[in-house]
Amino acid sequence: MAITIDSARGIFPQTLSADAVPATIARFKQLSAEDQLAWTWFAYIEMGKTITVAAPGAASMQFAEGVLNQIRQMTPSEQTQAMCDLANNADTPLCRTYATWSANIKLGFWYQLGQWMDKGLVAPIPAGYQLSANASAVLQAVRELDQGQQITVLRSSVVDMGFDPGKLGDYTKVTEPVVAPKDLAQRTQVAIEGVTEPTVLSYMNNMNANDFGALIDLFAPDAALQPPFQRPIVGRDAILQFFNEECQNLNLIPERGVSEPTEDGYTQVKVTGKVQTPWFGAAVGMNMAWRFLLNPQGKIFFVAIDLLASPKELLNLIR
Ligand code: 45D
Repeated sequence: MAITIDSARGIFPQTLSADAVPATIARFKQLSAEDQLAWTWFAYIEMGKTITVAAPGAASMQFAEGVLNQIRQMTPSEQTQAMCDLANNADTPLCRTYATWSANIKLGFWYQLGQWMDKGLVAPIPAGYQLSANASAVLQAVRELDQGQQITVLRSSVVDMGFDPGKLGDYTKVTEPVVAPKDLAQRTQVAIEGVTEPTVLSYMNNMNANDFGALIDLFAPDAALQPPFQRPIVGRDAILQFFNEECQNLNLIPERGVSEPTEDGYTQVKVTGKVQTPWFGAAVGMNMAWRFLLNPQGKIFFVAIDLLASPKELLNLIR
C-alpha cells in the first residue's frame, strides 16, 4: 500500500497524547463569556503562583498597541463589553482586528490587559465574582493537568477568541517580524539516545537556531507537519509560513528515540523529550513526542508533534 499523509499520521500508534487538553478546552467553550473571562483570570492567577509569563519582547507588543490604547480609554463597562465580545467571537471591528493577529500577538495583548486589570487601569473581574458550578468544575479539571497541559489550554483559550478568521475574507495577517537565525558560534547541538539520523538531528538544531531556511530544506515538497491537536499543515510553503509565525525561539530538548526501516525504503523515527516556549522559558518543560516518517532520500515526508499524556510516555518507544 502506498504511503500517504493519512497513513503516516498513524505511525507509532501506541503514543498517548494528552486528550485531557482538548476535553478541557471543549468544556471551557461551553461556558458563558463572563464565566470564560473570570475562569481565565482565576486560572492565570493560580498558574502565576508557580510559573510566570515572561514579559513579551517589545516587538510583539507594538502591533496590538493601537487596540490596547483604545481599550484603555473606554469606560469600565465598555471595557468589560469589549472583552466579552472577544470571548463571544462577536462581529465587531475590534474582534475583526484581533482575528488578523498571530497567536503571539494575541497572547501579548492579553498579557498587557491582565497587567492593566491587576492595576485597576482596565475593568477587573469583579471582586467576589462567583463562577458557575460548571466553570468551577472546569477550573478543577485544569488544576489536575500538568503545567505543559495547563499552558496549552490557556493558549488555546486566547487563540480561539475574536471573530472567526475564516469569515474575514481577504486580509493580511499581522505577525511579528522574523528574527535572524542564530550565529553559527551560538548554536547548540542536540544528542538523542538511540537516534543518529542526520535529518532528525538537523531538524532539532535548526529549529533551535531559528534557521527556518535550512529547516525547510529538510522537508520533501509534498511533506506535512502536524502540530499538537491540529490537522496536518501540508506543503513546504505552508510549513515555512508556520515556522516563521509560530516557531520562533522555541527550545527543543529531545532525549531519546527509536528508528526503524518501514515500507518502500521509508524510515520511521520516534523521539521524546521536552519543549520550552519563550513565554515560560525553562520554568515549563512540556513532555513531547515527534513522530517522523523519512522518505528514501532522507527528507521529512511527515512529522507529528504530540503533547504527551504523562511523563511516563517519555519512555514509551514501542512501535
Ligand atoms: O480572558 O517541532 C486574563 C511546533 C483574563 C513546531 C487573560 C512545536 C481574561 C514543530 C488573565 C487577562 C510549534 C508544533 C485572558 C514543535 C482573559 C515542533 C490572559 C511545538 C485571556 C516542538 C491570559 C511547540 C493570558 C509547542 C495572558 C508545543 C494567557 C509550543 C497567556 C507550545 C498564556 C507553546 C500563554 C505554548 C500561554 C505556549 C502565554 C503552549 C502560552 C503557551
